[in-house]
Amino acid sequence: MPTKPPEAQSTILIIDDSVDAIRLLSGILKDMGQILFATSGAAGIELAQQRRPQLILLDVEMQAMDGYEVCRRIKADSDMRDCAIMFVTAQSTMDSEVAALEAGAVDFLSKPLNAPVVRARVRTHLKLQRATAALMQLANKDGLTGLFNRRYFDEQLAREFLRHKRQGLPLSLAFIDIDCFKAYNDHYGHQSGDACLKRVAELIEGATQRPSEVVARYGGEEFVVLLPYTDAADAAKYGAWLCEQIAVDALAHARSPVAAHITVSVGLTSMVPGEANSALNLVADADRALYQAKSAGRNRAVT
Ligand code: GH3
Ligand code: MG
Ligand code: MG
Ligand code: MG
Ligand code: MG
Repeated sequence: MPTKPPEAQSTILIIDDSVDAIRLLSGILKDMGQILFATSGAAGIELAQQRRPQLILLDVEMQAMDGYEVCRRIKADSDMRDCAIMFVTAQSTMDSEVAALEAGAVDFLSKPLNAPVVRARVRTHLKLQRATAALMQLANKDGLTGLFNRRYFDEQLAREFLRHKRQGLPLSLAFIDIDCFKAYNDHYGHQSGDACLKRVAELIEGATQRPSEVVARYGGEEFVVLLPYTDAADAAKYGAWLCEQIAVDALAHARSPVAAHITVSVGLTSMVPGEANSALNLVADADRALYQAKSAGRNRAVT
């Protein structure tokens, strides 16, 4: 069976108020990815939000909201701004080209469309998008566990913190630390220690269900979970459940004074809407709660 070219995994959104134009463009691009379309700027923005296409082909002249405005709104949204936008228009003047690039587009196609040119330029932008995504993956992930790394977590924390403050919604944070891990390394060796870290990372990820939750390796044998839309009561339940999930996995730890298997301690903190707070305080609070969980005997969650 022939393998699909890599661009077939891309998603391309066409936003145009002319159905004929959409039909023409989808015909040109049909084997280059999954093609989505919208016939108005508002519908296009909504679809971009839901489906996060790698590339948007955007008509300039549309009723209600023109392409420049659509482009500006997408580029102003941190969830969507990574997507590449190419304008497609009949007004091929220098001014309109400058306006498109200033609105945040990466390229500009003039009508009448020349199919091989459209395909070549789309291919180039999809390739760039893939290369960028691969680099972002390297920059954001922890090499050992595959979880997000501290750098990415800090970024997400700052972002969620502002969002939740703005929306007046709860936000919780869980700090997770493997109990007596130094003794584990000493007894089983560093390689087994690494395997244990991977397993615990898997269990934490498995215990975390919402797509909005961010699980990261904070450093060493410490993990952190950002829990948007979660208040203190739910965070406490999550923490207790997490401890249980790791305990029932029963990964042997012969030298642990806590149990004969791997356990974790969890420190939790929740941001109450309206309360004066900062993202840094949130981390410090969770760390304090973690310290209390350790002092109280480990293998437990403390809020
Ligand atoms: P506590 O219950 O108080 O958390 O005790 P602990 O032994 O887990 O804590 P401590 O901070 O004394 O030791 C953490 C250990 O984690 C020491 C370090 O060698 C180990 N560690 C950190 N990163 C890695 C890693 O990437 N791989 C392995 N195998 N071990 C690691
Ligand atoms: Mg139009
Ligand atoms: Mg530690
Ligand atoms: Mg320590
Ligand atoms: Mg530890």
